[in-house]
Amino acid sequence: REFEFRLREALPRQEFEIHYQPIVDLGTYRPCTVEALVRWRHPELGLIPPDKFIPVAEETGLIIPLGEWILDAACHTGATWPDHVRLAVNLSAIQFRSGNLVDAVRGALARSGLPAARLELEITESVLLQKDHGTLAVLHELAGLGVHIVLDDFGTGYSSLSYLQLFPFSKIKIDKSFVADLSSRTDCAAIVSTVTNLAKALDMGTTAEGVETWEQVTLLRAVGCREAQGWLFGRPVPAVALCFEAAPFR
Ligand code: G
Ligand code: G
Ligand code: MN
Ligand code: NA
Repeated sequence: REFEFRLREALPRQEFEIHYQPIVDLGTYRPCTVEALVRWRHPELGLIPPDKFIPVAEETGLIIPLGEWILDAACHTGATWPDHVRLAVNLSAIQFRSGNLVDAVRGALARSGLPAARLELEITESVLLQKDHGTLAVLHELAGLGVHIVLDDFGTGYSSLSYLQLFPFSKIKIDKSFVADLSSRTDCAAIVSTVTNLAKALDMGTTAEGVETWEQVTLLRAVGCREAQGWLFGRPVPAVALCFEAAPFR
């Protein structure tokens, strides 16, 4: 396919770019982490979002070199941020099967100088679908480097509470579908509250995704959720547009 061919060419043509979205500490209203989100600057079609090309990159194996480029580029940028700001990078299940994910992460940290403790690796439940020893061994090796492992999009897809027992995640990201109707639906509030309490009992933190209103922030703080990400605080933007200094007055 034409699309697939162009996608293969995109890496050598330097058409990928990374945008960054802040994750805000709900105690201080300052960014504690910034998530790297890849985009493809297509010469004719413009900026293409990841859900349009990551699945194709996964099918074709391009996700391996692309994933390594993302780790390198994001770590170099993250290394320039203030010490208290962490970088979050998304990993694909395919990268776990490549055999060199641990080396790629170790290499990106070494080349960029980003301390391991300032890197969060976000994985979805699809990584844990293969409950084999290989995947878990890689997760433990990554954690052994000193990076944080975060469970993304929790509550969607094949999610199961048993995944929380498989690995000691640093944080759980509560999917934006539960946050969207937080102020209008008591069932969503119950789910967010319960997941936050469960996470706390397991010594994990929670991040609420897709936060768009202050009403949601008030409810999240009330149930003890400490971190929020969403358009209320900032859309994904190029690295140069990030601002770490100006905390909103509330
Ligand atoms: O940014 P939105 O920005 O449209 O991102 C949509 C989804 O695309 C994210 O939830 C994430 O699962 C995936 N994604 C974004 N950036 C990356 C990346 O660098 N690597 C992988 N594997 N997935 C990504
Ligand atoms: O990794 P992942 O699935 O979590 O990436 C987050 C996705 O959610 C990205 O596509 C991002 O652009 C999107 N997103 C981030 N903040 C908001 C928000 O406040 N509202 C909505 N609807 N989407 C958001
Ligand atoms: Mn994510
Ligand atoms: Na998500």
